[in-house]
Amino acid sequence: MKTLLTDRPAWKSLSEHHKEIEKLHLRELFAEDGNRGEQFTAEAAGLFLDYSKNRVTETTLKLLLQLAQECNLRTKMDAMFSGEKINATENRAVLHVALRAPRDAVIKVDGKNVVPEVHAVLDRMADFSNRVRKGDWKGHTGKRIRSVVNIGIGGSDLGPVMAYEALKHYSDRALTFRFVSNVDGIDFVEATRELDPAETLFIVSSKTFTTLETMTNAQTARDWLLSGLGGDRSAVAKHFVAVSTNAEKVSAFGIDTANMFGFWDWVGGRYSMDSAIGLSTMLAIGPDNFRALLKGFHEMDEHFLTAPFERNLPVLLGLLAVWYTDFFDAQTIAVLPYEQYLKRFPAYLQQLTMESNGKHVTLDGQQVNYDTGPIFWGEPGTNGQHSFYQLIHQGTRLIPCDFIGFGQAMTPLGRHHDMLLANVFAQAEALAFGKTAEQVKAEGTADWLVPHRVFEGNRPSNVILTERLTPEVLGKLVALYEHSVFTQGVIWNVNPFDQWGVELGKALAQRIVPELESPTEPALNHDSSTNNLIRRYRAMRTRT
Ligand code: G6Q
Repeated sequence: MKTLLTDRPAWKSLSEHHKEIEKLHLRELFAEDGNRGEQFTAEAAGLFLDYSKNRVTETTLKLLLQLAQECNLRTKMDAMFSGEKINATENRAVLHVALRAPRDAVIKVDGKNVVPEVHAVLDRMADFSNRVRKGDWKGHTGKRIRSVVNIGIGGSDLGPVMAYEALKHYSDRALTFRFVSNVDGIDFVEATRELDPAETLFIVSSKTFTTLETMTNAQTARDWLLSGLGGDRSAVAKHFVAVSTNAEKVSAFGIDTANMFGFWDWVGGRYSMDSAIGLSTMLAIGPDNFRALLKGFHEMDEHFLTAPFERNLPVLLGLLAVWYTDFFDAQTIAVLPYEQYLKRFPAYLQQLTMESNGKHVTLDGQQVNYDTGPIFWGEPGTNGQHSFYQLIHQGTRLIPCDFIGFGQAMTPLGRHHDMLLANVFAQAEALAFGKTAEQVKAEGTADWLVPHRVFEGNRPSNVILTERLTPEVLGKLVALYEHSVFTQGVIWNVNPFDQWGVELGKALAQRIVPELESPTEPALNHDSSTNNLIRRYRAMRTRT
């Protein structure tokens, strides 16, 4: 008989403990312990985590760490890093950590060391990227490539877009990068509007090479290219490369498998930005910077694997997420990077976190009796402060926040960076400590206005501070959240590595497409709402 999470001793103790400290205010916690701001911190791989403004005491942390032990986090980490097939529902190993392992590492899947293959693909990617970047790789008409369009969706898009935006400072500005993901034709039209087919390279990124959106966009891209270059089919070889695990489908599409960069079924889509799916990233920032990105990932992997849990950044972040989700009933977590280059980081994290832990059954197929994956969301600072922060400060919900700040601006500009960072510190401070009625009154506020201007405070946040947004640091940040998600998944005993909900969407749309396109009225066997919507759409469609 498996022990249910809610029956574990640490869980029960946490429930009791929560009742005791629920009302405790961060003001009191800080007043009691003048050293809290130094003590409740951890630092690793150049990332500094201040978690002092969380509603936790030493006892809370002790119990959360005990919970991690009781849930066998250490054994589960070892199982992942050693290539065990921990993605049980798909019978796959989960080895994104092998993608950034050094050349001499040995990580085996089914008895075979996968690291040499990983490096062989990286070397081919580097060779290809250098040729494109130097202008040695020529298009069909002999012109060099000046525009790169990545076609992919979900895990084959969000990582590449996020990394491109995050590392734009390091990118070759002579090359234009575009990302097409949506099956809405506008995405393709706008991305290619002013591009010259003779100078454009398409990267079709799809693990399966069957995804409706990507295949539709890839076909459209091929038509666009061929019509722009006079219809000679041999042009495809110079303007299309593929990133996939499915050589057969790549070749059926018409892309020479010599121009295919592979990866493996043990790389989940949302964990693939550091595989060949990162080809657009490497083209943008160059192979050396890409390797620095991988080095950063690896450094965080090592930290996660070896650091004691009480100083382990991903473990701490993961346990805090569990604490708020399950004991404070927090529904969401906001990720707020104070770095414009990280503007797509929250969107990237949404997939990483919500696709991974948005599960309602345990690994053994039992319905859970506790909440799992919180909703992640966010925007770069300071913009959010002028919109949704109001609700975080004075609304009725508890929204734990992760603030991410950098010591140095990528391009220093007058006083901008000091002002930016002042906002990080001020927001975290205001959320934690608020403003009492006495303080508001002392400012001369009229009595009737006082309640409106009171800030309860006691709203938790983490501050992650690091020096500068380098490729290495980006790798560390992504790995930090990857392993935090893993930690949460272990506590909740769910499988963070399947995505049956996404697979469902893929299958359902495929069924409806022919019903929309049928020249004759199709027999519809959906529910009455879906049938009706399909009929209405068909009527609208034929009128235009
Ligand atoms: C990621 C998901 C999903 C996937 C896309 C694209 O973990 O499985 O977002 O990445 O559906 O799939 P393909 O790469 O196979 O086109």
